Amino acid sequence: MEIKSAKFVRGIVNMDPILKDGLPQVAFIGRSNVGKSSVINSLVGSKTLVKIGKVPGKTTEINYFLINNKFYFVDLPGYGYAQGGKVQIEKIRNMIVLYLRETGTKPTLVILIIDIKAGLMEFDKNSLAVLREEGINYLVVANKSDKLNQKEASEQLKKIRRDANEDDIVLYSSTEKPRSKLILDKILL
Ligand SMILES: Nc1nc2c(ncn2[C@@H]2O[C@H](COP(=O)(O)OP(=O)(O)O)[C@@H](O)[C@H]2O)c(=O)[nH]1
Ligand SMILES: [Mg+2]
Repeated sequence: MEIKSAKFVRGIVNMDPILKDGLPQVAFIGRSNVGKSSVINSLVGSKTLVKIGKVPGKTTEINYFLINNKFYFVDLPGYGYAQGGKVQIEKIRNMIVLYLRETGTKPTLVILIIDIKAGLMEFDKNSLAVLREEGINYLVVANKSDKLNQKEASEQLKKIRRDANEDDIVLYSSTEKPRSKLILDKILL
């Protein structure tokens, strides 16, 4: 898969026709600050398409980006910062569940991004369970691998494989451009 164009369409907060407009969707989920926005930017070769490092937990919209005029990258709200308190966390959780379970959207692929140092957290385990229950294709991406040396990275990867019960984990760094191929090649559209 090669990305030729990417543009922001809109952010949604509730049911919206774009959820089911017929174009394939590749969705990105993960806790706040794992580098979700950075990963999307690295894939489209832009530093600015998605805003990086905004106050964690502030993005409570599902953001749609049109890629190659053919399919969407869907940036789901990051989960895990208590800044907005319990109510906010609950709201984000509900949006993710709504997107994965109830809209009937059925994304082509969900890319679950985790921080390689932090490993698989509760939210990630829950997300994996939902993805498996719903029979949705997914890919687990361990981001920020540049923060570890090779030995540490392979140890963390082993642990993540075990925790996720999943062999195919992509070792990633949004700062290392050639790696984008590792994700793009899994997007079969
Ligand atoms: N070292 C390193 N930092 C990263 C990487 N990806 C993202 N970051 C940093 O992590 C922070 C959060 O990134 P962001 O993309 O906003 O995370 P999001 O909240 O998941 O969308 C920012 O300071 C990024 O520069 C990576 O691969 N390596
Ligand atoms: Mg973000």
